Amino acid sequence: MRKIEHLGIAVKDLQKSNELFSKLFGRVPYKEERVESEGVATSFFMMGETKIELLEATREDSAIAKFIEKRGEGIHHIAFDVEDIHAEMKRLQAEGFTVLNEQPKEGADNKLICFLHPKDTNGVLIELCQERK
Ligand code: CMX
Repeated sequence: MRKIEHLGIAVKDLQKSNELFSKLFGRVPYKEERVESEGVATSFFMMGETKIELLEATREDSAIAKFIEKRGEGIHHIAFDVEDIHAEMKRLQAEGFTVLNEQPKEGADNKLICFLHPKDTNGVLIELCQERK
């Protein structure tokens, strides 16, 4: 694993949160993107070498809708940049971590992604992400 690629924050209303975080950071999101397969609408703020991703649920069965219902808005996941996601998934599975998808899936911002179950990582949802070439 290399640097923290982004931090994901679950929000109820993406447009309101875009305004709020734009005021906080003094800049606007560089990108907004819906990922239908994940049931999310996202926006990204560049913060030096890393990013903040805001996530709003677009469906009731979205992981973000469930998270907000159970825990309220807040930090949802930490994403780490990896060079070779297949190799990293294999390595982490051999170390006993549970991958939540057997194959990398397409995520926002031109990434291949995979999540690890938070029960194995002290209650923190970890995402691996590799830039799609
Ligand atoms: N961080 C930490 N713990 C989390 C969590 C999160 N983001 N989301 C759920 N949990 C916890 C729950 O609180 C619960 O804990 P307890 O057993 O102590 O109550 C446990 O995980 C299981 O939760 P659950 O409600 O039974 O199961 P869910 O159906 O909510 O599934 C999870 C949880 C992590 C397996 C599921 O959300 C998942 O597969 N996530 C990966 C995909 C994802 O998050 N997509 C959205 C982002 C997409 C993007 O970034 O583009």
